[in-house]
Amino acid sequence: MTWATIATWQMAYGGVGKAAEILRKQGAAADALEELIKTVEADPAYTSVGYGGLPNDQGVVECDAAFMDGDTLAQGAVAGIRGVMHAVSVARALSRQHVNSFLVGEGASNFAREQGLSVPSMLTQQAESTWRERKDQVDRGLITPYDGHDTVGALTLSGSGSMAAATSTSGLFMKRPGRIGDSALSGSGYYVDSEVGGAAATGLGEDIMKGCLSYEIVRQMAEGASPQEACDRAVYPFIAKLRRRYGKAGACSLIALDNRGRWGVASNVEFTFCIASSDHAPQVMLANPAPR
Ligand code: SD4
Repeated sequence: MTWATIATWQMAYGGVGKAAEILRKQGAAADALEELIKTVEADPAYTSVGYGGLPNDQGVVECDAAFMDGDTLAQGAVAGIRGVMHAVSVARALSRQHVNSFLVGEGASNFAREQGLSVPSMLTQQAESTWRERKDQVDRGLITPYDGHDTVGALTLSGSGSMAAATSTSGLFMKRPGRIGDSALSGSGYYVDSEVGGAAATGLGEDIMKGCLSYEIVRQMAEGASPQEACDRAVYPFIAKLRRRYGKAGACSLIALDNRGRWGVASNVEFTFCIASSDHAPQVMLANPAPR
C-alpha cells in the first residue's frame, strides 16, 4: 500500500517525520496532515508560521490557514486569525461545517475560542525583538518589508487512497493588518482531490493568486500530466506571463502529489521541501529555480 507526504520548506522535516509514522501505521491522511502542520506551528524557532511567527506592521501576529479533505472536497479556512497557535486545527474544524467554513478576523478568533483553541499570546520575545530590528532596517531602507516569509503547505496520501491538503502561515513580514494571502484561498494556496492529487503553494500570495496555481496543477494532473509535468506546465508559463503582462513576478513555489504517491515541484526561487513515503524515509530536498 502506497502512502506519501510532501511539504514546503525544510522547517516541515520534523512534522513530515510524524506524519510518516501515522501513515505507516495506516492512519488517516487528514490526521497525519494536521499533526504535520501542528508540529511546525508549535515550534517558536519558525518565524513565519504559528507560535513565534513575526507580527504584522502593528506588532500583532495574524495567521492564515486552510484544510481540505480530498475525499469529500470539504474545506475550512481562517484568515487574519489572532491568538491561536494551531490555526490548522481551527481550519479543520471549520471544514466539517457545510456553511460558515471560511472565517476571518474576529469571527475566526471567536470560533477558535469556542473550540478551546486560543492561547494567551502568539508573540514570543524572540519574534518581537526580530520584528523591532527588522522594522528599523525597513525604516532605514536596508531591507524591503515583504522579504523573509514562508508558509508550511503540505499534502498527504494514506494507504487507503485518501488525500488531504493544508497550509498555515503568519503571512508576509510587515503586512498590513487584515492583509490575506493565498494560503487561506482555495485553488490558490492549496487544492486536493483524492481522485487525482493535490498541490500547495508558498511565496508571494498576491502573485500566486493571480494564477490560481494550486487548482491549475490539479487540473493538469486530472488531464493526465504527472505531478512534475503539471507543476512545470502550470507554474513556469504563468511566471513568464506575469513578467510579460504585469512587469514582474514574486516568489512562487509549488508542490504536488498525485494519488499514486508521485510528487513534483516548481519554483522560481531556491526552495527546500520535504518528502516521505512508503518507499522513502523522510528527507529534505532542494529545488533549484528554473532558468528564467
Ligand atoms: C502569503 N504565501 O501570505 C504566503 C507567504 C509565504 O513564502 O508563503 N511566503 O502570501
